[in-house]
Amino acid sequence: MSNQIGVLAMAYGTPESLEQVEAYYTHIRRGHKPTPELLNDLTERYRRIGGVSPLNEITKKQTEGLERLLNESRDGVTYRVYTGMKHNNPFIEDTVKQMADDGIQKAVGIVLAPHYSSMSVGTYISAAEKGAAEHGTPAFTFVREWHLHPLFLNGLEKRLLAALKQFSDAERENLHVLFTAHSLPERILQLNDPYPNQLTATASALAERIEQKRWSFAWQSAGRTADPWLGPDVLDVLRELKEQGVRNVIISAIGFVADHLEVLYDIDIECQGLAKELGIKLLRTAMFNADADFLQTLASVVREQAKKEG
Ligand code: FEC
Repeated sequence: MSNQIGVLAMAYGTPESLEQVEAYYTHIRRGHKPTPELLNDLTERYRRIGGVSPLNEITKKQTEGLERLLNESRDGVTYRVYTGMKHNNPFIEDTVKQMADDGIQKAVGIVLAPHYSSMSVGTYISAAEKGAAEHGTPAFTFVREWHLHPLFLNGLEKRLLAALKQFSDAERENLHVLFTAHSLPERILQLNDPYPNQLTATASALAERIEQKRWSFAWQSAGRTADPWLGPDVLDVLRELKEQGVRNVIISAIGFVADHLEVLYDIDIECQGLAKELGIKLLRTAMFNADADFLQTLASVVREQAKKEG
């Protein structure tokens, strides 16, 4: 079927239960089991957000919604959307095999993370390419980044404005917007990786759109490894803001598209806990999850990529 296009939507994946945390963590650590201390620490974080992360459920809704929207346009193309996970079932390589078995010849690959890094989006793409090379099909074209797509920016802007409305005029006089994303090991700087610049580009485009003068960017969720990670860390930045007399903060986690551990624990529990101690009023912008505007964003990005390839 020449007018059928496969779409491989790739996401991080999360354990389905506390019992699966060790296997998941071992996969993240490329086959090295975590120490009991690290495992307890991670298990405790999942426990604190209710035992499981909603990420898999949200990814499922995002991919189902994407397929529905793509097929609504009746442009003569039928899209079939598949999900592949980086660290859990169904793994990217297995999904690519399924696509090949289903006879998918042409496919668009998209990672549900807007900013390109060789250590994040690059690794998802390599996994898909490896699978496709092994099975001979599908022929992939990949979306490498969509951090400045106008619909993505519209969605972030809308959520920022909604958060701003929850502050009084007086509070807004003393309000700082903190854009955040997942940190990476500092060694990416030697690789000339575009990740930090793309994040700054998203953040400054948004600050300009909402005419916010007081804003900055901070890293969050640095891994528990021996390597130095990119900073400044969001917790240190909150402490510095306090010292500068800031009393109101909005966090917009621009590197993520769903509620998951790094949002529900790292921001909602860790950052909120610190903000309370510091006497800062902290709000976080709503994540996209499977909201209709976000599904439209994904559908546009996928269609544009499919068109590029004719
Ligand atoms: O809700 C959930 O259960 C999953 C949440 C989750 C998301 C996520 C996204 C990103 N990560 C990125 C980079 C790294 C690097 C390492 C690393 C480690 C972890 C660990 C957990 C974890 N990450 Fe993650 N990440 C999520 C969860 N991440 C749990 C292990 C424990 C810990 O260190 O806290 C270090 C290991 C390595 O070298 O691979 C690096 C990046 C993203 C955002 C882009 C994306 O979504 O892929 C970058 C969601």
